[in-house]
Amino acid sequence: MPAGPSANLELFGSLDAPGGAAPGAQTRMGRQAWILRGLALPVTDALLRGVDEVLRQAPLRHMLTPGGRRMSVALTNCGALGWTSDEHGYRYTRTDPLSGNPWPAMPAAFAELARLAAQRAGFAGFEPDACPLNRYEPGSRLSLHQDRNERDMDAPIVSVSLGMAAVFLFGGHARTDPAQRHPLFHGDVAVWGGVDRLRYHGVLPVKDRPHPVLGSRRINFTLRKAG
Ligand code: MD3
Ligand code: FE
Repeated sequence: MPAGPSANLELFGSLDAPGGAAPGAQTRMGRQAWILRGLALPVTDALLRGVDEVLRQAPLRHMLTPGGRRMSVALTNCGALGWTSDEHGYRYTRTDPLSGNPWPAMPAAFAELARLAAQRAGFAGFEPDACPLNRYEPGSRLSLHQDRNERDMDAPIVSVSLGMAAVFLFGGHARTDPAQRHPLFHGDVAVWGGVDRLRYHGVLPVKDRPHPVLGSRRINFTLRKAG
């Protein structure tokens, strides 16, 4: 189903639609890339408790890109390996550079949802060991990038969106390839791997449409096998 650039927004309602897309619907972005609509909704309370627990131990921070620019998205991690960026580059570390402590444990609710989502998308036996967590405020964005610092390119990535809606950009294998646009709503879970694992992607600047539970924030965490 190779939908055109704006068709998805119309099909599934605009970002103003308070309820998001129909739970249970599946948006196929690529051969091995899916958005499982509302899959996280039944477990949002457990997920948000997990988020609080992680943030208590490893606060959100604005990392620097290798080019020396401050990311507009604030970031932290849970799981054995954590993604960090600074003027020297991107890498996974076992400890939080802010505290020197190991990254917080991955909440069981995160890993369970990731296994379910991966299995639904055709990736049985997913065992994530890393989970970067992003916090968007109005205006925060993520420019087009590939996720290529993980050692195991056979494992998928699973991402969970909570709070304000955002427009996800899903491009191709070259930065200049045209990008599809897909809304990501509270409770949506995206899974991508295989032939789609290295596609460029990003998030447009988030509009301030406060969410009833999370207010003017969007939380996205991505479960990966990095080691
Ligand atoms: C990539 N996060 O943390 S995840 C990241 O919403 C990241 O915070 C974004 O990119 C965020 O590295 C996007 C959603 C996503 C969904 C499907 C994809 C990323 C994808 C399909 C292919 C490649
Ligand atoms: Fe990414």
